[in-house]
Amino acid sequence: MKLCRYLNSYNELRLGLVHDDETVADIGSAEHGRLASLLESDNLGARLKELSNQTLMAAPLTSVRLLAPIEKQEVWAAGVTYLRSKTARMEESDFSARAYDKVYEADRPELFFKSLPEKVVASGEAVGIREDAKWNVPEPELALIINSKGRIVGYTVGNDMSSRDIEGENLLYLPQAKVYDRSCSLGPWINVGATEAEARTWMIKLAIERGGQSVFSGETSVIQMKRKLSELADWLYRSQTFPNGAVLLTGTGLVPGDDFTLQANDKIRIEISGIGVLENHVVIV
Ligand code: DO4
Ligand code: MG
Repeated sequence: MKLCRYLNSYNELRLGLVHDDETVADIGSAEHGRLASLLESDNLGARLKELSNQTLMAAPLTSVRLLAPIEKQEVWAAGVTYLRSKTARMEESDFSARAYDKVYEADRPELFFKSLPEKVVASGEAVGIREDAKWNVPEPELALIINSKGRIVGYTVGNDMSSRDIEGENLLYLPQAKVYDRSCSLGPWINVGATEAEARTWMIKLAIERGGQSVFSGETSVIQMKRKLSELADWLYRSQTFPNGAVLLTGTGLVPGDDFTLQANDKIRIEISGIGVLENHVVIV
């Protein structure tokens, strides 16, 4: 099932279930933390079915505005969970290269704070590249929707926008390479009901267009990730409570070649086979 947050034609904040990627069936208001409380349901799939039986209205997806599928959750991110991320980062840095090697092998994963919920951008909105960075890339990532009890209750598509020159200059600059305006995008909706085993079979595709021409395309699969999804969620919740739940980006397995950097107006398309497509254009912030 695909659960979305959207604005209807009266500009009301609603929750909906997306059918065939074409229509959205309204399942009630999204005001007052309703998404978070739904995500706490012991059997979310059954609860959504119940709500869908009471649906009164359905609208074409093209007639509504999808919002990022997040309410009050902090967004965190895991890093160096795929071999490709480790090698690209070792190449871009000099004295800190060994840190990536060590964290790839270690029990404890790299986890970092990525975004406040209100700063997350939705599909269709602009993502940013920093005006003081010269080498910028999107990072297409599977994002876990985790409830307050630490249970993975859904999945969405994420983009962990990153400045490679800033991170490469000094690993201590990581927060500046990763956290700035419009650096995190999530959407288009939440896949509810898939198991971890299913999620691991999904393909992740990245396509970047400039002036109508393809300038990068690549694909990988979640199966290439070194760690279990539940392992990452478990580490995030150690000695830390998330009363509103959390969203956890699980790391990138796709990094364009070293000669590639994003430019303003580039169009980024990230598709995860079990979820859908997250699309953003680039602005300088
Ligand atoms: O180590 C820095 C960040 C890694 C990351 O964001 C990733 O592997 O996706
Ligand atoms: Mg990343």
